[in-house]
Amino acid sequence: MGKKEEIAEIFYNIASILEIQNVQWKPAAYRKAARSLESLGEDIEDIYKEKGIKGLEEIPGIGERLAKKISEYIETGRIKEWEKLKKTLPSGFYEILKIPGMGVKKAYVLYKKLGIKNIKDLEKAVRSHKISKSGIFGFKEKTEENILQGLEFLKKTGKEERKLLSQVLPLAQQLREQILGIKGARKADIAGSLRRMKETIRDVDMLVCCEEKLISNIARLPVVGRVTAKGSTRASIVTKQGLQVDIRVVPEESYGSALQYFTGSKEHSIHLRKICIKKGLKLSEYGLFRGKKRIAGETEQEIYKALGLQYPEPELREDRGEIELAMKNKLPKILGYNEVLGDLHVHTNASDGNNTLQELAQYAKVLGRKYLAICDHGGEHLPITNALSVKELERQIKIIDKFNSKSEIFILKGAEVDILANGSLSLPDSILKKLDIVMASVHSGFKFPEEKMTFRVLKAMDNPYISVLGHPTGRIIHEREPYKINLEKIFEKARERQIALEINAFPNRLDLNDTNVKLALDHKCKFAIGTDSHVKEHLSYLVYGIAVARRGWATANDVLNAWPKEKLLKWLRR
Ligand code: DGT
Ligand code: CA
Ligand code: ZN
Repeated sequence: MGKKEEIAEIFYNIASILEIQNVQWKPAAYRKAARSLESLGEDIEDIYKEKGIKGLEEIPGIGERLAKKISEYIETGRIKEWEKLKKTLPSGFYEILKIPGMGVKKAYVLYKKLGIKNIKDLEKAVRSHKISKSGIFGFKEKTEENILQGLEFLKKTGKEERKLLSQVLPLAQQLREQILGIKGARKADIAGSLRRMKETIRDVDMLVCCEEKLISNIARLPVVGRVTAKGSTRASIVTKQGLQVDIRVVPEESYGSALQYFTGSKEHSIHLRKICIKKGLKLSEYGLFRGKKRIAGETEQEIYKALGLQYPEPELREDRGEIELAMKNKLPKILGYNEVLGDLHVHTNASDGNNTLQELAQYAKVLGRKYLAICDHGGEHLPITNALSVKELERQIKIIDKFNSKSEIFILKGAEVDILANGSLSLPDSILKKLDIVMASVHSGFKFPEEKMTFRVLKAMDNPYISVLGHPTGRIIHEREPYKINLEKIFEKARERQIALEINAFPNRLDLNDTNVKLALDHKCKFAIGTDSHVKEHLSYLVYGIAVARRGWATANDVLNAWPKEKLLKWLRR
C-alpha cells in the first residue's frame, strides 16, 4: 500500500465512525476525498513536496481542512483526529468493515448488541447462529449466510494477491521507460499476462536487449525497492510500490522467440509446440529450430510466419481457438487501442460523481475523446446516493443541449436507470424517451436465484428505450462474485431487442469480462465500452475496457463507441 492508499483507508474509516455518530455531510466528504486519492495519478508525497498544501487542495474533493490532514500524515505518519476517533471502537472493527456487503451500521449493531469485536468473533457467531437467534431486528439466517460468503471471499482474495491490471500497467510502463533510459539498453518489452492484458496480474515479465553486465544498472534503478534474486542474465525485483518483476536479458537473435515464449500463455505455447512437432521443428525461448539450425527467432512475426500462422495479437493468445483460425488466415481484426472515439458511461456530481459536466468534458477532450455519454443514476428513492429525479434530469438535458451548441466535444444525454426487483425501471418512459442513451443496470438484490434474476433483467430489456445493459454480471473483482443469471438468454434477448452489452472498463469491474464478450459475439451482440467514471481521472480507464474487448475478439464493428458520432446516434435513435 502506498501513502495515498493509506490515507484513503484512514479517511474511509473516519467516514464510518462519523456515520455511526450520525454526523451529517462529513462522512460523504471523507469518502469523496478517499476515492479521489485512490484514483490519483501522481504520487501524493511528490505533490506535497513540489507544491505544498496548495498542491493538495488542487486535488478534486480535497479542501483546506482535508489537505491539512494529508500533510499531517505525510509529515508525522499519523492523523491526530483519527488517532482519537479510532479509540472509540475496537481495532478489529475496521477489519470487519472490509467484508463485502458489511455496512458500518450493521457492524456497529453486531458490536454493541453481541459484543462482536473482530472477524474471529464474527465467524464464531455466524457458525453458531448466534446472530439469527439474537432476535435483533433485520438479522436473520440469510444475513448469516451472506456474512459467511463475504468472509470466504475475503479469505480467498487475501491469499491470491493478484493485482488489478490498472495497478500494474502504469508502473510496468514506467519501469520500461527507465530501463530504456539506460545507455546501451536497445530494447525493452513487457511480456507475460500483462502483455496479454489479462484482468489481473501475478507478476510482471520484462525482457531487455542489452549487454549482460547492464543487469546491475537495471537493479539499481530508482523504481526498484528490493532485489530478490540476481544472476548474469536475470534479476527479480520488487518495485517501491510492491510490484514483483522478473527481468531477463536476451540477445538480439533470439529476442522474438523469448518474447513469444514469455508472453505465453502457457496454453497457447503448448498448442504451438504440437504444430512444431508435426512440422519437424522445435520452438523454445532461444528460437525456432530445424535440427541445429535456427530458422527464426529475431522477431515474433517471423516465428509465426515460419509456422504457417497468421500473427496473433497478444490478447488472443489463450488457446481459445486463435491458433486454428491463424492457420486458415482467418483471425478477426480486433478493435484497436486508438479506434475507440468516445466513452459511454460517465457520472457527474449531479449524482454520485466528483466532477462537473464541464470538467469531465474538458478532460475527455484532452484525452482525445470525440463524444461522451453522461449517464448519471436516475430514479426516485434509490439506495444510491443522489440519483436524479425526473425534474433534475430534465434540467440536465437542457444544460447538455446548451453545452453542445457551443462545444467541440459532443455530449450524449443519458441516464443509468436501476432495474428494480420486479424488472421495472427506476424512471418512467416519459423521461427515458427524451434521452439519447439509456443504460439499465442491476444495483440491488444481487442474491436473487438465477431464474428470478434472469426474468427480472429480461423483463427490463423489453422496455423500448433501453439501449445498453450496464455491467451485466455485477461482479467486482476481489469483492463480489457475479450474480447468478442465464447469460445465454440475456445475449439472445440483447440481439433480438438490439440492446448493446456494456463492457464496463472500471478496473475492478471489467464486466462483461473477456470470455463473456466472446460468448456474446457468438450471439451477434453489440457492445458499449464505458469507464463508469466518478472522477475525471477515471476517464483514462477506457484502455482497460478496450483490452477486454480485444481479449473477447471484438472488432471495431462490434463496438458502438468505435463508430463515428453520426452512426452511433442513428443506431441509438432507431
Ligand atoms: P501471471 O504472472 O500469473 O499473471 O501470468 P503469466 O502468464 O505472466 O505467467 P508467468 O509469469 O508464470 O510466466 C510468464 C510466461 O512464461 C507465461 O505466460 C508463459 C511462459 N511460461 C511459464 N511457464 C511455462 C511453462 O511451463 N511452459 C511454457 N511453454 N511457457 C511457460
Ligand atoms: Ca507474469
Ligand atoms: Zn452502475
